[in-house]
Amino acid sequence: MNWPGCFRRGLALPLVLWSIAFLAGLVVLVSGVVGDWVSAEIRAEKTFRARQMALSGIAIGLSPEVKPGDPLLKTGSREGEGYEVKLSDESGKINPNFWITGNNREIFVRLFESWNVDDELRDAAIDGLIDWVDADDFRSLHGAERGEYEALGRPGFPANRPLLNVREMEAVLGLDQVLASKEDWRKDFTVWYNGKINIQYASQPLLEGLAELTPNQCRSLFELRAGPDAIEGNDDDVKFQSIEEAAGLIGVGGRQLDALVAFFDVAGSVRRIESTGYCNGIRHKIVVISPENGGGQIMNWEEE
Ligand SMILES: [Ca+2]
Ligand SMILES: [Ca+2]
Repeated sequence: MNWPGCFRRGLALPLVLWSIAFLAGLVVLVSGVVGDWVSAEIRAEKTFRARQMALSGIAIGLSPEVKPGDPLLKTGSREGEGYEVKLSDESGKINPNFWITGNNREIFVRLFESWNVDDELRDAAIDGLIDWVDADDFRSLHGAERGEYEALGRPGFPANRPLLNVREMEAVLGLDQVLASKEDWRKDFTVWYNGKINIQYASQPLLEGLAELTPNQCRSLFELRAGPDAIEGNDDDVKFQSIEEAAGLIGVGGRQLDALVAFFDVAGSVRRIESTGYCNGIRHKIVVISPENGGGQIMNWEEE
């Protein structure tokens, strides 16, 4: 009889098997953790490189000599790395601060009507914007001042000063509802250019919505603006000397011309540089606003 030895032998095998299973599990666990570390490191490295690329694009875009269509605005794909820069102009947009402080409701009435906003919502949006921007606490007929914001649990509002950025428009009571109904509403607004909309850069929705231009008239205008190379914003573009000249060239008169004169101009330029850097599937975008011919001066910098 050798019970203890037999017992030990009987126990040894399961122990060994269990140990093997344990070690195998440990290896899987550790390699998983190490794998996560490594992929986090690789991702951080790619993000860093993508941002470096975007920064290079911004440096190119800030140069006043570089215009839309310049091959420098895009790099080839070296090991999946590069940047793409889009240049556009803020002067072709609506600055709400400019129009509200100039006491001009009409531009907003026309814009919101072109968005099919009903009268009640439209008036609440415009008055809300007036109350947000004006320094006093007197509520406009359909607007909102301290009491209305406090009732909604938002003490300390409205700001009672001009908007600091376009995003802030979503915080304005009344206007918030109108904007919520319009996808992409941001692209036709700016706070960086102070003046009437530059017809040289205005979008089709603004030309149609504010001055009732037809799609054909818009097309003629865009062809002139772009010049022979069909790219807007560079040296071969037709530069209009006056709104009347632009209107004459595209066959616009009467009510349409009156509206063009009221809301549009031929002056102004504030460059918008959107640079997207990429590295093996990771992208990083930087948007910079710079006065035209401002020698690389920067008015605003945003990253996403
Ligand atoms: Ca106010
Ligand atoms: Ca051109």
